[in-house]
Amino acid sequence: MSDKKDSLNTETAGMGRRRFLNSAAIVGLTAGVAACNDKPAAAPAASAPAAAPAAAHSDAAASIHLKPGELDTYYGLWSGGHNGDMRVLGLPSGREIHRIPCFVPDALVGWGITNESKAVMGTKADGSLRYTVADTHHTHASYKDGNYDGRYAWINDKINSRIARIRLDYFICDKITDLPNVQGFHGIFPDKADPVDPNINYTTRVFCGGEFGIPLPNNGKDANKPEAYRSVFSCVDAETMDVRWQVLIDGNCDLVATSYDGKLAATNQYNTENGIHYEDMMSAERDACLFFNVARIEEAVKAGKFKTYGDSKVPVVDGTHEANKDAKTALVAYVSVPKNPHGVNASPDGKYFICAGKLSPTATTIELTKVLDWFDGKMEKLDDAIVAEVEIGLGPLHTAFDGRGNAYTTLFLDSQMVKWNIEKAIAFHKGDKNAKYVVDRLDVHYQPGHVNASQSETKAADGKYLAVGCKFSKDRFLPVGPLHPENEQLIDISGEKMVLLADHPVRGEPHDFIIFKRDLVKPKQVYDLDDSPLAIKDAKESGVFRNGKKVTVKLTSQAPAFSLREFTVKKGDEVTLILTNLDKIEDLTHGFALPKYNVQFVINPLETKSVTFVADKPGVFWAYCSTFCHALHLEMRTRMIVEA
Ligand code: CUK
Ligand code: CUA
Ligand code: CA
Repeated sequence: MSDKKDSLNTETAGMGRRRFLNSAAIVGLTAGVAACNDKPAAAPAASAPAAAPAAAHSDAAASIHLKPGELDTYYGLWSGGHNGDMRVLGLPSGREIHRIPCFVPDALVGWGITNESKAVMGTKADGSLRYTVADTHHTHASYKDGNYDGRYAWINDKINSRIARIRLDYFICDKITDLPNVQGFHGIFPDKADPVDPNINYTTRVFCGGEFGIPLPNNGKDANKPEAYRSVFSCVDAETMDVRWQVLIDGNCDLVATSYDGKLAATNQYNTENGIHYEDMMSAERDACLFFNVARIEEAVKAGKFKTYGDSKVPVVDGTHEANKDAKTALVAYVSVPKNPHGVNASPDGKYFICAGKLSPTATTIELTKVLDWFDGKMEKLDDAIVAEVEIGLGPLHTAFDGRGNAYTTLFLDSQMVKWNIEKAIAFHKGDKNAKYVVDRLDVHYQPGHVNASQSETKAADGKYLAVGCKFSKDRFLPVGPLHPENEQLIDISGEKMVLLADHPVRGEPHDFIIFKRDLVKPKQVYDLDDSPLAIKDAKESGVFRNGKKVTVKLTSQAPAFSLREFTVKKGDEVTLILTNLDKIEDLTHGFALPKYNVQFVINPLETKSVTFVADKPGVFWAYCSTFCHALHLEMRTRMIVEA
């Protein structure tokens, strides 16, 4: 197989190393894994394609080099990995335009410094942040009519099981919710419609997969009882961000997908075994993709058929095998898929979910109407919902779509993208051994994980660009010491063959992202004074207001001056400083930096922010504008005098 594949490569550089790494990785991964020893030799290869024509390559490449002043045609929302933020890219150029801090402090905007951001992030009793680390993986945006509607995006924090919401009018994080009963919160997916009310054709729920089993409640009592370790699937209200309900399952959750009709949500599961160690987690030949019947779960919650655990008040319904044997009342369906699957992705035609095999060289295609038939008692064997389970290559992880019936799956071990046709795979699975479902293969550099195409997970999938998150960059960039960047590659998928367009280095470790047309969001560029109840609407309201040891300093900014030339407080005062930027011109941002007090934040046009600190150091402190705003920017200062 590998020889056959090599003959398909359009690039040969680095092949020796790739082959070496693959065989080493396969040996590691397949020790005792029968499924992986089955070489995917039966997979029909594409009829030997010639190398991509040089002309096509250069045309496509030209389209990603925007001239100065030209704007991109797509936005990309990218997980910021361990930086705990969301990256905003312009595509196809790949330029990073913005970073939206969520879970981790950010020194530019003062995230984790201002009172407003601390209220979103959550603080301990002493006012310090609860957490300053994060690990974001999955990001998705709200839907209407099967396409993004530009209201919200969400992003997970795997370490501390938090979900953050981003407002796409201001591109800021406005809410963070902790998921109770969960460790290792991984996949996210918003619903796309309500399962019952046909008028609700937009996102009102966000589903969250809990990856690690923990004893429930996790109070230190059952640490050595493997059978007590459980995972739950959570539903978060898209507006209030409250956790609406959870489902207790056998095995674990990993990634999440939702159907276009709102009836089904799914999670792939690699630990059906409920194992504690990795050998246990790969002991079974097959795991599962779980389908949640959203309407039935909500009926069960309404009917009071739930439990709660520990301090959490969130209703938890029973989604275990034992309680869900009867299809007509089942809340959850367990569809069997090969060993330790990874991503689950919904095809843009609304028909299928595709579960990638990871330790199996296959992708499993599950037809949604058949899953619903099983719930309705119209189809007896649930596994008949599997309409294709075809071999595509080694280490399949995530799948994207072009809206023309093709799927693009990352092959981690093969360091390749494989383009395959879903209907042909179904035909092959049915017995048509001449159905050539593999359309193309392209080497990527190296070990790809996530993949997404422009508009991929919407009804408006347009099949133009594909971005691939490669976990290893090795030799693709100038060396910078032992910690390598990752390599995000952009691929043109508008033609039959994939064409590699660009490499982009990225700081670890982004995982997931979405790409959508730029006109789907309409960001505001100036705040409204009424956005903050603290806004100081007139510079004349500025001043120092004392209430015992609590002092409020009200300040406004208008280039090139703050409204107070100086303000005086006493040592030991608890100072709350409120600053409104009264400049209303787009892009006229000021900053407020206060030496020795660990205060720095920016204020955008008509924005208000506040900070609270104890004036514990007497002296003179020059607070200065930290964002270049005016010819007299350096002169834009105020003096804080702290009397001994
Ligand atoms: S997981 Cu990272 S490559 Cu968190 Cu979506 Cu698959
Ligand atoms: Cu205001 Cu610089
Ligand atoms: Ca397993």
